[in-house]
Amino acid sequence: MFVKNKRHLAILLDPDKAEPSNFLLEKALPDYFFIGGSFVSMHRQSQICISIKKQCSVPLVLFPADPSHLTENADALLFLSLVSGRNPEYLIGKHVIAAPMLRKSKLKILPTAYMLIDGGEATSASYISNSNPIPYQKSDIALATALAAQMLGMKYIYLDCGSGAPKHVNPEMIKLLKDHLEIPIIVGGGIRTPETLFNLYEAGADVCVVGNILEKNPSLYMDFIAASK
Ligand code: 1GP
Repeated sequence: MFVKNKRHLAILLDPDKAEPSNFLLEKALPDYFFIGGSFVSMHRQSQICISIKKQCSVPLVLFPADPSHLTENADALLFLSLVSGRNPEYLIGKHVIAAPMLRKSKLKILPTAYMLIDGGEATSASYISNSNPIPYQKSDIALATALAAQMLGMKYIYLDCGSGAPKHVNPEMIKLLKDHLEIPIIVGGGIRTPETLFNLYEAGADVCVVGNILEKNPSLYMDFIAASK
């Protein structure tokens, strides 16, 4: 789905907060919408997918915090294993619960190594998953983790400082992973300006995820689209 060395922009919509019509009326659309949030109901998750599908053909990728967030009304699912943590529930436990249901669904499954990176303050993702993020400067730990995930057969790496994090992922960390991995790298958390977005692509991000700043300031939308081209 995500291709290495092609710059993809994914806009993260939290169904409880986002207003997709802010973007759908614009001339240009992102490559993907990621749909997810910490406390979303399945009903709200489904509703937002149905509503967007009626208005555009941008692929909808579920970014779930829990199996209860799954809906058939999207196109694909980030099947995230939290490989930066050591909580078995988020490494494999929740996946076992979801697998029988997913087997019957039409969602495209995207096996993804999810790595929380310390972005300067505790995030909902770290707190809820009861796991420590990888320290901001410890690119060697991030590389070893990502290599292990790739050897285990995972298809994508997602480096995430968490929504609204003060700091985005260290570009040096992205560069190092890019030099040693064959699989695409998704980067998100704390991206607040189009310049940052551009710099993270330059460092080697294949997909950048932007959420929080566009909830607060939707007028930046077209600048982010331009920076992703
Ligand atoms: C968080 O990567 C996403 O999981 C997006 O982060 O909301 O900070 O853009 P922001």
